[in-house]
Amino acid sequence: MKKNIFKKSLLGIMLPAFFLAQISCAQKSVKTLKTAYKKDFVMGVAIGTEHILEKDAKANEIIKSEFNGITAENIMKAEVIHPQWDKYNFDLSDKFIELGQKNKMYITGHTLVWHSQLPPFIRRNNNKDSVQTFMRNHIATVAGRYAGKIDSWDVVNEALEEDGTLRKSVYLKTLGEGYIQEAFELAAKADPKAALYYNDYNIEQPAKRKGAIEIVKKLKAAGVKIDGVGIQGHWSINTLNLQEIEDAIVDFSKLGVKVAFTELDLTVLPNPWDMKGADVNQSYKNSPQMNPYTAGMPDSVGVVLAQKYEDLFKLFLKHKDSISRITFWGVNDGHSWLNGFPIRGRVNYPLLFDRNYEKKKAYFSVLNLKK
Ligand code: 9MR
Repeated sequence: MKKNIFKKSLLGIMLPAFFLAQISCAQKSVKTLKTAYKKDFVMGVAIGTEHILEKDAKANEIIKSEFNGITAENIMKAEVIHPQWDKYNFDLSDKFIELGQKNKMYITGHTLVWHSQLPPFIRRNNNKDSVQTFMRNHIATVAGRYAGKIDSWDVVNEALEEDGTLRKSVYLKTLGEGYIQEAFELAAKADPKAALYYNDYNIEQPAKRKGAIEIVKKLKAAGVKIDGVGIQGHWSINTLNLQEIEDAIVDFSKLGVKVAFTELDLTVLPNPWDMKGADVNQSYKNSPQMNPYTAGMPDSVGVVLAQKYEDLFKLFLKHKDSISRITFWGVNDGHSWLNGFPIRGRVNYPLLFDRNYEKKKAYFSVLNLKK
């Protein structure tokens, strides 16, 4: 009798434990973006303040289960992190790093040297010494603080014009073209372990790509550390050009650097500059024609978006040995900057998760490439 009770209670413990183990095994083996692409490249996501502060449970869940890389969308930009000569705001960036470390993620710092989002005291400064001092202090302090904790830095961001010449930024105007080399040297000194990237949009396009190739070649020739080129990847389902992207991957990797796709999204809305014959200034205004899907994305558009993402990831997989990371620029459609640019107040659908954090058809087209 005693034996039976013992057996029963043992069963009572063992059975639920067995089922729990099964469930947790099943949970572990659920395929997500990061597990599916684990052997290929880092799957990253750009996150905002609300995500860093872990305010949104659904977003947290997606960030942690789907991605193994994070980039700070805005909080490490100079205007935010270094608002006055001797004042730095590290509260959010410290939390951003902690979040990445806690979840064993690949952490990207964005960005050390950029003409945009500069603090007001430097934005229109034309004094060489001031700009140089700012750049030196900024890189030494920010990259120095996170030395050994950041996996990669976007050291210089968007230094090129569309024709491949250097952008006439405050840095170029005051310091001359040598500022790029100095920025990379300073970053390498401040954080010798971080991978150092040049990051820009449209550098898959031939003229601008030539400019980026020049930057890499000059740094390499001078013996300066550069580990990769970040192609931002703000593209459109209407104009996505796979051939140019493939050519850029091949060209950059021939230089002995890695390629990352650092800010991937695909707009599904018309862009003013695509509207041939339309008055561009007029079409920057919001209108039903420029904001056609306020009631939801039609299935027909969702199918095209899914196909374009599938085509892109097939290409990425083909060149996986040259690619270090793919980062989506935002967690879900509601969070995307493309709802506000280039026309404010539109409803766009450029990512893999919808406004309710549901997986879109495009999500599965990316996931299912990995059997
Ligand atoms: O997505 C970012 C948006 O929230 C900001 O308002 C904007 C200005 O700081 O920057 C956006 O991110 C940009 C990135 O930092 C650099 N490449 C282009 C991105 C889209 O504009």
